[in-house]
Amino acid sequence: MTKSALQIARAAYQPKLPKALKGAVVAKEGEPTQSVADQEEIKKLFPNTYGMPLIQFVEGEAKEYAPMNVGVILSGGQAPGGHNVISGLFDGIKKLNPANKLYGFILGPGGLVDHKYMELTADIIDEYRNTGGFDIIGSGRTKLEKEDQFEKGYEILKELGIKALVIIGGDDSNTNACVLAEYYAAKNYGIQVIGCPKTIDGDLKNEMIETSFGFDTACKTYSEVIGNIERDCNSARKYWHFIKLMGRSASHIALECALQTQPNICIISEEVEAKNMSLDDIVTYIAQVVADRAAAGNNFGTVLIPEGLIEFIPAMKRLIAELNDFLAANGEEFNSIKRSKQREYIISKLSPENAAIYASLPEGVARQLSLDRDPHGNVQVSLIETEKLLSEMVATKLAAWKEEGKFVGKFAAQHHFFGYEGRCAAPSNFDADYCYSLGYTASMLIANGKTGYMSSVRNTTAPAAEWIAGGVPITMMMNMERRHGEMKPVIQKALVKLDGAPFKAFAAMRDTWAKETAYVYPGPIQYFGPTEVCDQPTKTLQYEQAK
Ligand code: FBP
Repeated sequence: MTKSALQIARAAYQPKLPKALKGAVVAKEGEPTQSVADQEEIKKLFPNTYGMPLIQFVEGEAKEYAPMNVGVILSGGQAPGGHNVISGLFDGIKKLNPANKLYGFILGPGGLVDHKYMELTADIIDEYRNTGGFDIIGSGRTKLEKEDQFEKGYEILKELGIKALVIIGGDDSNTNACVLAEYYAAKNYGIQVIGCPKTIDGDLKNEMIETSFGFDTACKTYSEVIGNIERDCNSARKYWHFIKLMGRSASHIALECALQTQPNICIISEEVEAKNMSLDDIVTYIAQVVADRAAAGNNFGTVLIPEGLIEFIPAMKRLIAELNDFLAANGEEFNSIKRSKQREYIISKLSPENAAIYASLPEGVARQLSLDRDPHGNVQVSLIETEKLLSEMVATKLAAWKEEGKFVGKFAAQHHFFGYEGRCAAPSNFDADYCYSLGYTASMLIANGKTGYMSSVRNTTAPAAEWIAGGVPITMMMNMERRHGEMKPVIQKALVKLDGAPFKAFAAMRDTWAKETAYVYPGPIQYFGPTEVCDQPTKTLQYEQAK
């Protein structure tokens, strides 16, 4: 395989570890924990893995460990740094005992159920250190939730002599990791399950998990390109760029990119919901900024739009909730209906308020809302072209305002969607170090006999040597939510907090950014050079962790 010069140079990079993990460690246990909400229900559902203490690793005496085999799964969307989690895990278990073996299950949780796996040897691991992507073993979105899947998994784990399974995934995959941990514990199968917090979306975080891996690199990659677009836009001065950013529900990516690049407009879905804004309110807000800039002679600008926006417009949210429940119960009937009749069919089945909204949507958006959910029951928001929907509606409003003399400029739009471009970027120094530490920490949780824990690395705005490594019981992050029409225990998704420091910093500046052209051009991720260029964590983390 031909390698780029950067790949070759990066292969030699040794990720930094927290000081406590550099030698032998001991697990320090904290107080018993509670789930974030619905304690009684969660406790009943997880009798073996509920209430466990927080773990912190501190320097300790060297010990001997009997040989063991470990399995690893990459689950869900790609996020930069996955290969470093695996290399940290590999190095960790080899340090415990060089006879230990690591097996990777192929193409996500499906590989466990279908018994597709490979041994990850030192040669293979070395090819993938500090690289982006999940291609070392591939990823998939099979949901591990049924007993027969757990049993099929157990068969192969037993056959390979695997003592512990590490599931690298987002909130849904870690929820499943916890269900699996509970199941194996209840059956006394002697198999531990450990989770690792992955997702570019940044929505798997809480007091103990400061950030999910991949968020740093993905946001820096998008911010580089947004900065380039801003500069192009400020050079030609003739386009409004509507840029949709991945992130599923939460607007963390859009907010972080806004903090890095200072665009003229950034919509935050969580604010739209809190202010009960309609689609028309959003369109009016954008059109007003366009009109004001035009009045000052600036017929150009940039707008950032989070991909989950549609689901946060309260009227749309009610519609989607009814659609989710309806399709969960009547999916088969719906799919048997001719495509050209499906829209009519849905309109005839919805409540009058939702039917009216559904009927008013452009064909493409309506269709997308009724298409297959992902295996976790989510609308596939990345397929909805919100950037085009908004710019078309803004154009229509501006045309009406022109007639009334309220808009005097020109409006020409360009559209972009940044998502897949950032998910497999080579991990930034932050993600390279963070992921390696998460994987290494997972090996220590395994060595200490833990199950149902998520690997946790905190104090991440300090230099890596001062990071705090440990484990958080997954049940601690859970609450009950409605999924596929039923109440289920799930890890609580972290949305943008409107009273949080990152949003407040943005809100204090956005009117200035709307009027003035205050763009910032972050440029590409740097791996070698001054630390303030190469090792900065995200603005989100810096604001959140500022003491
Ligand atoms: P995860 O939550 O699995 O990490 O996925 C992240 C994500 O990139 C979302 O931002 C996006 O909505 C979705 O995956 C796209 O899914 P797919 O890769 O299946 O097209």
